[in-house]
Amino acid sequence: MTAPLLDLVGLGWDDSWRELASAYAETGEVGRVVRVDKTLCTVVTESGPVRASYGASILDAVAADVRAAPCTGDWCVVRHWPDGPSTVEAILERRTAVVRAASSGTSTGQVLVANVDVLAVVVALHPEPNLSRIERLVTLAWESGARPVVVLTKADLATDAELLAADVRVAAPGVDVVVCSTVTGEGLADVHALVAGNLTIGLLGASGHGKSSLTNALVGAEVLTTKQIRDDGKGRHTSVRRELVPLPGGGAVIDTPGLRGVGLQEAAEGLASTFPDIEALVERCRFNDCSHEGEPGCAVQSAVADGTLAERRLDSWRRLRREMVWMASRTDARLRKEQLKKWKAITKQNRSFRR
Ligand SMILES: Nc1nc2c(ncn2[C@@H]2O[C@H](COP(=O)(O)OP(=O)(O)O)[C@@H](O)[C@H]2O)c(=O)[nH]1
Ligand SMILES: [Mg+2]
Ligand SMILES: [Zn+2]
Repeated sequence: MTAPLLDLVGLGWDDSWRELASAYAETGEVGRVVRVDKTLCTVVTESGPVRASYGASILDAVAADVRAAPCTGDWCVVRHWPDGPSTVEAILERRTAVVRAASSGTSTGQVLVANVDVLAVVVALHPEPNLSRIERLVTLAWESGARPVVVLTKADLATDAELLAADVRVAAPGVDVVVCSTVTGEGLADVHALVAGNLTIGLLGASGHGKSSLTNALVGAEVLTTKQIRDDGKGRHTSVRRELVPLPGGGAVIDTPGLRGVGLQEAAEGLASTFPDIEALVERCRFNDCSHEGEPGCAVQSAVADGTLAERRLDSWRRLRREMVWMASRTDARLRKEQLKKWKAITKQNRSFRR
């Protein structure tokens, strides 16, 4: 037997994946999706990278639910056909998923990346980070099922990096905050430690905050192009694919451009995890339906009054909650419409039967 060409263990392959895959032993070979171009997936298998299109069962599943489409980070089963082509026949059940909220015309969100173990919210220390933005991204990160962390980049440009990091720690309780710079190399070992044990880290954040630079620093080579910053401090928009990049010492990184636009859908748990302080206060309000706008016995307002809760943080929590409720109502309306369509079809059928 020859040694495998590629080390799937370094990409995160383990006993529980093996167990899940055992059901497909006859179907084909396992591999990890490293990128997707429309409906063509690049899958790294033990015998090398292959390009695979959707197999029949994937096509069927996708027709019923777009979340069944293979995405970067998925572990899958690939079948090699005698006449050349390869197809993805099955996707192993995902451990984590970053889902883009449903857009108009669809009833379910779309999975953007799968099986990320650690989801890093990447934010530059210069210009000064926006804490409400961080709270929003951390909420999304919690919701994915992955372990959220905050990676503060460009420490070399900030004069008070540690002070800023302290503010971020308050905005993201229970979340590790790492300070780094790809220019000085400060903190890069801490970032690298996040993937110890062949874990996959996803990078979440707006463009220009140093995600590609960080990926290159972790890989130790220029695998991704970084962009020049404009004079106003904003990064120029460059569209790059979500691609899984294996790291030399094991583990992988997925640079995820475009994820900042991800909406909050059914993010109640993520919100509770990001704002445990506020959720605890809410429990102590006198009225169950307290709106925290000035009712008597409001624990939230009294925490703002005595300075234990920042007004900004309360605003951020309110805004994210409103957005969530709005997203939920939109989805419900869409489901109702679909239900109605189904019933109309059925009643029409019944009527024609009776004739
Ligand atoms: N001074 C400094 N500049 C950085 C650092 N990391 C990235 N940059 C610069 O910030 C800009 C945007 O970085 P890039 O990695 O392309 O950001 P992305 O859009 O998040 O992928 C580039 O000009 C980088 O050279 C850092 O740690 N320190
Ligand atoms: Mg980039
Ligand atoms: Zn209240």
